[in-house]
Amino acid sequence: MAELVLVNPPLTSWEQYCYLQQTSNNVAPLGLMNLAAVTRQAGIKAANSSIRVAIGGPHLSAVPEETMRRYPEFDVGAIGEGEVTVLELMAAFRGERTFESVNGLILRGEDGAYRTPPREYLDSLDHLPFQAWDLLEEFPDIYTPPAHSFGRLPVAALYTTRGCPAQCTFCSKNVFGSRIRFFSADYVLEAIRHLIKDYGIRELKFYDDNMTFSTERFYAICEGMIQEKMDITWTCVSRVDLVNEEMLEIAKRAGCWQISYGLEAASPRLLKFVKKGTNLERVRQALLMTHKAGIRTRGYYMAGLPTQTKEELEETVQFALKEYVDDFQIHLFVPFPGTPISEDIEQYGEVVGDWHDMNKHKVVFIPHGWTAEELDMAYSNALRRFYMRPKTVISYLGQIRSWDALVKFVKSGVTIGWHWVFGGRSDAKHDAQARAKLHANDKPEHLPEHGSVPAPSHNTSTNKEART
Ligand code: B12
Ligand code: SF4
Repeated sequence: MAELVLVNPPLTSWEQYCYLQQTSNNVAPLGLMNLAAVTRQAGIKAANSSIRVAIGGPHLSAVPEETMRRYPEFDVGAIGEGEVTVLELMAAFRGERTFESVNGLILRGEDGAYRTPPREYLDSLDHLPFQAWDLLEEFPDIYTPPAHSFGRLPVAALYTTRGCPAQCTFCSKNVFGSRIRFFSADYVLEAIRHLIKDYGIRELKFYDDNMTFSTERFYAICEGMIQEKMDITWTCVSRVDLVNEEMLEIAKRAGCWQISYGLEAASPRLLKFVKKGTNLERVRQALLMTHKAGIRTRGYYMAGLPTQTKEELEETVQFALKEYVDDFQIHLFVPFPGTPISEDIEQYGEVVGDWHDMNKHKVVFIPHGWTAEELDMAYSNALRRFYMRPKTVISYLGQIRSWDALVKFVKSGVTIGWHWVFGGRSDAKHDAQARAKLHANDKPEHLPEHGSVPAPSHNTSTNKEART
């Protein structure tokens, strides 16, 4: 019997993406695979028959007490980075040490939940084993991004840094914190070789917050890929103030075809308000430089930021429409628990949704000066104006390299078009159905009362179990 079962929570693609579900991004659960890798390396084997449920991740790390209060199913929570915590936690479950002696936990006591001292950040990331890809039964086949987000298949996701020193007030950094730590270029190159050799991976998505943070290390990674003539194409995420012409040129030669930038809004006032630390001039320069290097740009924006006016949202959409970005992603602003902006959010408007609504496609915050309907409409309009342009459709079609991608692309178009024509009238019903289906499987009969482990066969895009 397995001692540890790692469960990727069964969230339906509707709950994550609402009517954009056909564009869903099915990415392997990197954090859980890190935990599977370290526990396997530590040789955790002894069986323990009474099932206990531990939770971790960004949300629990942001609001541990409230999460434990709302969900009595969880016995213990792991706050912050998990690789050391999980090993020590398993030792505590086996009775080899006390739970109180494990840093980074939230435990249940007679007077409610209480925390142990904070978990220290890992200093040397290179000591981590590679993610336990082999425990994902259908990897890499089922892990595919939306049709317009990959050049080739199979795809794998990786990250090469942890933490981000920028101060954006809407951002949740409760797991990895504000100090950036790096995997060395050698480690990253070896991880890529492993994915190519053992899984035939041909495309990578680097999900670091800012992969280009250390110029020297970035050059070393790109040069390694070029020198070894790795057959790999890739995309990454960065900030507009962390790229230059030389970096972009070498990235292109190493196989990079798209860089996503968090642009947030095209209003200098709002950029300052959210402490983005960039300005429009720099945004323009970075986008032009990236184009010049032959790399596509994707801009992430938000609609409904606190203090954002209707004119300012319109300015943002106009900015994106004026040739500046090849791909545009706009989401509704969400005051995620634990973010600096969430602390005094009430002074800027009304919070109308709860945690399960926080998927960035539903209105959960209405800034002063807006109604929920106006915001929803402005968000849908922004999407429609960008995605319905012949220029956008042609450029997406130009990227499609396989039948699978074409089918996915057509399905996305049909679903989104349907929603736009019929105005999302069925959203509430769809939500209720998705949740009912989800919770029907919550408590399989064979589990003891205190433990609730979602059934593995649940209808979700990413629900997988990894057993060590
Ligand atoms: C890649 C990514 C995605 C991918 C895929 C995620 C996946 N399958 O793993 C996609 C694009 C699908 C995605 C979607 C969304 N994402 Co996202 N995503 C990320 C990103 C950039 C990296 C996640 C990652 O792989 N990290 C690396 C691994 C190693 O870290 P980790 O998962 O946190 O796991 C560590 C610890 O948390 C801990 N741990 C985790 N679980 C457990 C369990 C136990 C028992 C223990 C002991 C420890 C433990 O140990 C792990 C190793 O240290 C993060 C930002 C970031 N820097 O983390 C945002 C982030 C997690 N996403 C976020 C959000 C908001 C979303 C969406 C809601 C947005 C949307 N609608 O599009 C959805 C929700 C998806 C969902 N299923 O819940 C927020 C979460 C905010 C919050 N407070 O909850 C983040 C933090 C971004 C941000 N800064 O705001 N995301
Ligand atoms: S939004 Fe991006 S740049 Fe800003 S703090 Fe978060 S990860 Fe860093």
